[in-house]
Amino acid sequence: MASTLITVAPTGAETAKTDFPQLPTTLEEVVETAVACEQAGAGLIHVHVRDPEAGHTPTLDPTRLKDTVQALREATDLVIQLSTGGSVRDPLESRLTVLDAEPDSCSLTCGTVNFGDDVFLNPYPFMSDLYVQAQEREVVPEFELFDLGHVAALRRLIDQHGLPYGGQVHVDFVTGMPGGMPGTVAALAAGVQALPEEVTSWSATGIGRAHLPIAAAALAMGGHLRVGMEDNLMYARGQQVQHNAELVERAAGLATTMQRPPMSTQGVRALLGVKD
Ligand code: KMH
Ligand code: ZN
Repeated sequence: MASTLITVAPTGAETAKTDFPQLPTTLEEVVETAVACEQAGAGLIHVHVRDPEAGHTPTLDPTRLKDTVQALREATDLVIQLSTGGSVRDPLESRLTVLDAEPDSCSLTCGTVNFGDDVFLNPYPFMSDLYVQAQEREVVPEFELFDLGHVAALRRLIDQHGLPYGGQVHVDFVTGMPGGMPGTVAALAAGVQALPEEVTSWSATGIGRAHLPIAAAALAMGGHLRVGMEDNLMYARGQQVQHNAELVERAAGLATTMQRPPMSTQGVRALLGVKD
């Protein structure tokens, strides 16, 4: 039976701890979340690190990144993906140094996109440098597609540099971000249809109220899932998410109902071509 990769994105860079105290931001909270989400069916964790000594704001501090990767490796078998997107305020040079923490995987957003009132900057030379450095360091990129035009940039990266490390090409559609592709089935279907033939797997996430409908659509279309507080803080109307594991559990239930139960961490490693 086919199975489903469930990615959890537990923290992100946008929500303030003061606004949402249940957001995991300390190392202990991130590890506790990871363990619970793995038990609930997650196979991969997409990590943004925060600095508890600086008001739990996003950080790309190399030591904190390394410590987080190490702690997650010790406590779980999850595939560990570090965000290279960081926050909209992080300089491009610092975002490249994320690879020094030696994650299994890194995100690689395939283009600049309006991001609410901000701009999430991803010029082609930056993407290209990140692509090549990930190849050299044997880190598997996950291509984040916020817009249809990002598919063309992915095509260009593959044409220019060949396949990523591991030989697989996994993309994640991030839908529903104000400024990016809407969180609709029509937009997701257009994105899937446009994918280069080299793409071996795809997942999707919906920001905010698109979270659940996009998960259902992705499953129906044969895709994989990403859930978590980075993308969605509401479990249902008027009901905040209290723990990331609630979202993973719901995704796992949905996937199981669709006859595509959660993929094992070993299965995820094979799917993505992650280094053993
Ligand atoms: N926080 C956003 C600016 C990624 O992780 O690569 C970028 C983001 C994408 O979340
Ligand atoms: Zn992210």
